Amino acid sequence: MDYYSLKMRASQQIGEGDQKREQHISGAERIVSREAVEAVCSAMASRALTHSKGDPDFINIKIEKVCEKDIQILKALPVTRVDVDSWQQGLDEAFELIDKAAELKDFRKKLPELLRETFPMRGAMLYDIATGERLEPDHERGVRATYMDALRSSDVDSQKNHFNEAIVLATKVANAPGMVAELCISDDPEYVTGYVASKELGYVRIMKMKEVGDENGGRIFLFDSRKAKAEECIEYLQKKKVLVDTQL
Ligand code: PML
Repeated sequence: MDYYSLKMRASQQIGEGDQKREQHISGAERIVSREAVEAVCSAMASRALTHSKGDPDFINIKIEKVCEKDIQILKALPVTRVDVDSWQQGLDEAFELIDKAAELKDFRKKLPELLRETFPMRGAMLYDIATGERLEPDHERGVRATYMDALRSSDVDSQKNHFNEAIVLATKVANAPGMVAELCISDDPEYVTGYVASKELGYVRIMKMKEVGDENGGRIFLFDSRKAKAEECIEYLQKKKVLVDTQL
């Protein structure tokens, strides 16, 4: 069976004259069967047109055919949940998990600064724990994990479901060559749940990682250049087509 990859991004021009720039409004991606293409395309347009961040003046929906033989099927990471009393405690739990996964002395002291650096980025930071270097080809843009969806996902939901999208992304990221762990905080000001994920830890949902109303969020991919080449990891994150079985 052939599949189709659909990617949507919507933006708005803000500012005047020299200050004019494009502001991201909404984005989504799916990998679906031919029969679902039209319905998913329409749901994506609706998602772009009804976003709380504003009315887009540019919507791009890209549709590409994907051969079944090029798709890797992955089992979703097992999910655990950590309830916390405050966002400070949530961050603390997250840093603790990352610290253990990286196996570096005092690495957690560096994490708040790294996290802050991700706030203005569209994609994730790719941080090499072996050298302490950032490996994204473009530091402003970061690295984006793309071409993934849930297997047998037939819904054409026009609203974002943070958890459903995040478990798919985190599963793909955890399987990238040389990946050690991922730390994620949403940039949605109303969404305070974040996670730490890796093949060993699974997907650890931390229920509060920032204050409601805070629009700062970001992703750090912790990578180990002793285990794989950065190019291999980036190629996998950006090009490999992955379907994640979330029902196992
Ligand atoms: C995002 O907004 O893209 C990040 C979503 C994090 C989801 C965390 C969870 O609910 O498990």
